[in-house]
Amino acid sequence: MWDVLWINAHLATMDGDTGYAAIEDGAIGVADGQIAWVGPRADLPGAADALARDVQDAGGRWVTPGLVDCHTHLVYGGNRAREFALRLDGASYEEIARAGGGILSTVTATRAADQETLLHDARRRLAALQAEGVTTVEIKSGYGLDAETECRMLRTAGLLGDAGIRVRRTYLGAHAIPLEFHGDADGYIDLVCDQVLPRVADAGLADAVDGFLETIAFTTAQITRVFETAHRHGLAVKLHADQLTDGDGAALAAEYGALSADHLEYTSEDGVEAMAEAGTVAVLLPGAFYTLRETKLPPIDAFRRHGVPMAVATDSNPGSAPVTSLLLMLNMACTLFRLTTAEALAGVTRNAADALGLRDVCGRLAPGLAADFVLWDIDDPAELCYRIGWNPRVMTVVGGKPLSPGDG
Ligand code: DI6
Ligand code: FE
Repeated sequence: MWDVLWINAHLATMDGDTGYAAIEDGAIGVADGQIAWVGPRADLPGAADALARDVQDAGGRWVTPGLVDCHTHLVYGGNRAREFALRLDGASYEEIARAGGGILSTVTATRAADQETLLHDARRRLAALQAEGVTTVEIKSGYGLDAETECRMLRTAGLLGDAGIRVRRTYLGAHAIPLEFHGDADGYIDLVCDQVLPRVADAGLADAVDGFLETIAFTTAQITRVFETAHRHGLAVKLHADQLTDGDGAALAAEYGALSADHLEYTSEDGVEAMAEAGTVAVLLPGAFYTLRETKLPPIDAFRRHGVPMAVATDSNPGSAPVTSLLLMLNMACTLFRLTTAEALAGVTRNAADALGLRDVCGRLAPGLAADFVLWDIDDPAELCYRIGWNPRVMTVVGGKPLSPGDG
């Protein structure tokens, strides 16, 4: 017998290769925190009250899988509102970074912040994501750069995980060259590979390792060392690739079987082909594209032609994407990148779960997956992408347990 049977719901199951894989007038049976049955109500194998201890009426609402934000930097100290003002005065993101601002100014603020402060600030940002139906979030380190602060960031990210949210953690040591290694990027990569990454792995503080391959960050040779070290420690890899220039990052990520390559505005067709062959997910970050007023679009048509799955995420960070709305990213993915509404929704559900190695855990309404889903007061799933600044969430269910608005 199931614990709960949800009836009278339209389901965007996202359990297919295209479209919403929608079921009108559907039902979801939940047992032990997982989806036990999903299908049209008319196909239920018996009378509702004989199937489950509790029957819940969804009131004809649409239900989607719990949303997955697969690329964030939610834990950090301070903010960069002043840098925003400088950019309005004409300074570019790269100029600010080269002058020691940008990521490095957040490193200074993060090193100075204790765990309680980091936790308090990150919790507020996470609450904003949860209020819009996010039930799984990835959180990167990368604003500490020394062992102690990187570990503090990752422990803080771990403390954010609770019954209402699944957190995956990523060690992003190769994010920027810290001041104490100025002019010695290789020396810093020695520290990452010989000391910090092994410590993070041994303490079980991360599920994956990420890097920033870019002219203002790390080279192919340096990222290669990080990836090889990650693999030796049994950790999956991901890459910030081709965000500002084409550095063949997509191909490098693919060569190492990366779960995802992220940003990708400057990725070439060869890079796309390599990703297709490796099964690497393309994570699109329209909030960073928008904030940096980028004009080069990621190669969306090539991703489609080669069958590369596309995910969409906030990139929530204090510099290039001060974003805490995944629903706004759905809108931007459609309006700026011309994704279809079904592609965008797959980008924050099925494909985002894939980008975290969670294909069999969440991201779809399918038997055997976590009973993580959201009830929305909408007439059509496209409405989630179409509106700007509107939150139609009615309720989130995580592991079969309802969370009301405000709980998250
Ligand atoms: N690319 C990004 O968009 C973020 N990190 C990265 O490698 C930005 C980080 C920041 O500006 O603080
Ligand atoms: Fe990022």
